[in-house]
Amino acid sequence: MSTTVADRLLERLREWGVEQVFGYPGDGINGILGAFSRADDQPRFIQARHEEMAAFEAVGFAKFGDKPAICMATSGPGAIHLLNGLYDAKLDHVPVVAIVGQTNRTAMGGNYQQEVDLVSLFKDVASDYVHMVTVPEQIPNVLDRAIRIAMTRRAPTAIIIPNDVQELPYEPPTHAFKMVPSSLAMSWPSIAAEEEAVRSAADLLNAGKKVAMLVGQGARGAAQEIEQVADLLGAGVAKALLGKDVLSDELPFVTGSIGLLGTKPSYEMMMNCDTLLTVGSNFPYTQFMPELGQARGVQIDVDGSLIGMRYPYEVNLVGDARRTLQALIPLLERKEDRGWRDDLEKQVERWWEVMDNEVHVAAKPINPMRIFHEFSKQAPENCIIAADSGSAANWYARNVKMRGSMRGSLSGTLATMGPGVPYAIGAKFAHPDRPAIAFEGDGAMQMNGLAELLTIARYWRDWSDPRLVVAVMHNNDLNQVTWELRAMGGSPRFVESQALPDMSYADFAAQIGLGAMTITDPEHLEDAWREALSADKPYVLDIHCDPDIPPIPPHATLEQMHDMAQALIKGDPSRWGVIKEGIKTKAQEFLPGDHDD
Ligand SMILES: Cc1ncc(C[n+]2csc(CCOP(=O)(O)OP(=O)(O)O)c2C)c(N)n1
Ligand SMILES: [Mg+2]
Repeated sequence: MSTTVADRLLERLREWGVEQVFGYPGDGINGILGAFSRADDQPRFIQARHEEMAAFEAVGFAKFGDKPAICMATSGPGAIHLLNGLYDAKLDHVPVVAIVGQTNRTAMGGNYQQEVDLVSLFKDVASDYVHMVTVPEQIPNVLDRAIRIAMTRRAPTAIIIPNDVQELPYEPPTHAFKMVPSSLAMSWPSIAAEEEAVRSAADLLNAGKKVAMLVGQGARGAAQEIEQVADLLGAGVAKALLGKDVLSDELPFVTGSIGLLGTKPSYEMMMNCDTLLTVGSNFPYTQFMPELGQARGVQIDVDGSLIGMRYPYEVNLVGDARRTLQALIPLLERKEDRGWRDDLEKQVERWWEVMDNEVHVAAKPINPMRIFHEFSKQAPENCIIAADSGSAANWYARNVKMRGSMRGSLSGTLATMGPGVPYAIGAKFAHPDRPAIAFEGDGAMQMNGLAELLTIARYWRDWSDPRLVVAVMHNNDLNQVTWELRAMGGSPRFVESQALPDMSYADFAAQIGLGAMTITDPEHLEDAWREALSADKPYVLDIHCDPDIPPIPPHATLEQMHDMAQALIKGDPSRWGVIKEGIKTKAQEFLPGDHDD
């Protein structure tokens, strides 16, 4: 048999170094599936339970593997199922290429079965590049462009290949009019900011007395430089959620996460600084940034199309974080007055003490913060953490201390439910030698996680380090939204929309051959983590936790907390004891010293 378009597609993927394709089959890609079979499954077809999961796995792979990922689905329903995962890639700036099938060219436009206008469907999510291959000569150019554009723009791209085209004999582009040959690979540009602009930035930063830094995922790989700049400027460093793993939380001047899920020291630093240096972050919430006019600002970002938003910065430096900071460092004068920095460090120290108290507030049966706290103490230095949307995102942001080469991520911008388990699977394919941990709400587990446990059960033996722990926050509630209802509207919990059907996640996991444990006593958490993190197979911790521990944002006033408490007890007066203790402990964040009453 001659080489088909599909054979050439897979060959080109191999030439790009692609080892896995996350996907789900259907007759719209039968031509490609045949090619996988002929190619001895190279690249390897990793079968998810659902195309959305395949897309999330690709996002996790790309986020943690720092390289583009491929997902694949059939025409019509398969392509539609990919969308949410692709939007997650788009909003968090992750290079993912979707390859989907389409009905045969002869049927197109005929209102045919499973015929959906895929170019239009993907037009928004893959706005950087979406194309249909209709003749063999377009491959490899369309594929190469999809990969290069995904990498350059850090965005999802999409290729649509009708089923009959997949099976055509491959013809390379010729040296002729209207042919578009293509070449492989590309070297990554290193962008240096303009010298004069770096000088202006240095002058501005040197003039400041109370400097705050905000770093995001664009600052990854520049930890050493950030530390040096923070030292020279006597600054504290807050981290946007996607940049949580950029800098160790063991550094005394790292104020932790910022925003609704952030810490009090980050909030206070932003409210009191006179100078702001933002590196590689598009953190969107203006209300957590300094007041307009309060601070002079410098932003560094590699993407000129995203710079200068969120705050009226005076100097916008387009350049790589590391390279630009390296250019900046020799121009910075070390701040002699260390008062601001010393004070920040004291606040950070106090914050961790208060956190320690908060995690030990008694709850029914387990305080969810304690789950993250106990994990954080034992977290392997090289582990990869995926947190789902829900209350888990709060505790991940606040209670997990990053250190060593730990990585962590979540659906930062789309904030979709359901990527936790598939992200962890993607992480395991990117780094089979590192332990992965997914923090999941029970709602997210019922939405996606349970099904993807089957994918874990199928593939884990291929990973050199089999450890993948799924920690389920079993609270029988869509708790994050329950609290949003309470906090925003003062509404009591609406049971019909918020309560979840109960089940045993541990039993399900055990039934499919994974390690499993149900935990209902906080004193057992330490041993449970020890066991799961040293197991010789993936492990599900089914942790029964209290839905009445509020994920209070760092800028909440005592009055707002009181309103939340009122809304809680309106729904269930018997919970007053828990909420009172929680608020009392929370109050320690606001007031210095001890608080016994
Ligand atoms: C796809 C999707 N649907 C709905 C939401 C709204 N939402 C955000 S968090 C959440 C509740 C999550 O519940 P669960 O997974 O049980 O976690 P918990 O907050 O209870 O810990 C919901 C419904 C969302 N972000 N994404
Ligand atoms: Mg829940």
